[in-house]
Amino acid sequence: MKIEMYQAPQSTCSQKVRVTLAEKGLPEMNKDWIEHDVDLGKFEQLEPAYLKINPNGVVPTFVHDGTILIESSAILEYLEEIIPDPALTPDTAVGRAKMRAWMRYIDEVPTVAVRVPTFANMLAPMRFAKASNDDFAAHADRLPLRKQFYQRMSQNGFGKSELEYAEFQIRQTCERINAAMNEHGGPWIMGSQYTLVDAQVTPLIDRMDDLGYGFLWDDLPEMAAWLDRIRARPSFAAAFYPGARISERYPDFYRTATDLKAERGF
Ligand SMILES: N[C@@H](CCC(=O)N[C@@H](CS)C(=O)NCC(=O)O)C(=O)O
Repeated sequence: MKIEMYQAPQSTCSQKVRVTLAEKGLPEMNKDWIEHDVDLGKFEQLEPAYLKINPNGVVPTFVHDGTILIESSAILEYLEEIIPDPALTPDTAVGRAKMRAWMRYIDEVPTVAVRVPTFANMLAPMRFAKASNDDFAAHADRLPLRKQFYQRMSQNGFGKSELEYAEFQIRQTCERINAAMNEHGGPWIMGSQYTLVDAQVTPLIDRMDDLGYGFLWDDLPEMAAWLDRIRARPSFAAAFYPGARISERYPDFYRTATDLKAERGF
């Protein structure tokens, strides 16, 4: 089996595939799969050669024995099918339906929300602070998927209301994880079994923490304990290797929790 992944160390969508590969026993350090880094800062994801394998102009792109697959959540489910052991899905139809409901929620709510502070606090000022309005608009035009996303922000990122809404969505996700733990006793989101949904949401929470937003779950002890357990798994160390955090790549743009709270009047 030959697995290759076009990815970026600090991309949350790549991280969730790396977590799942490691959970499936394919740590990259053993070279059971090959990682091709795509430099998002240099916009390599928009090069014609890359667009041929991923017309959406995003990472990750997964290549299994020559077959190209895109969309990170679909890739997680694919990995579950081709490497069924250890199982990362419940063994009942009801359990699987409930896990998929979680997965749709994670894709629809926190995945979208995390992009807002990521761009507002790091990527927009880093990539575009010196860009003219015309250059910024021209870049948005190049994006197969995210033109409107760029049009909602300026070269300096998003406004206060977009950030507040994103924080609300992340907070809701954390509250739901906390409530799930209280309901069934954990230790994982679906109960006793670690599933794809744990792998899927891990990079989003880790990103928020990395951006300084850990205060969003300060008063949610079960959620915080889940995160500690997640970070103790070998798959976490395999996926979040040195250099995988956005704060490591762009340390000059790091804001502390105190800065973030002060900026938006918490
Ligand atoms: N729905 C896609 C989204 C992929 C995506 O948005 N990837 C981000 C990194 S996490 C990306 O490539 N962004 C390009 C950029 O930063 O401009 C998936 O889950 O695979």
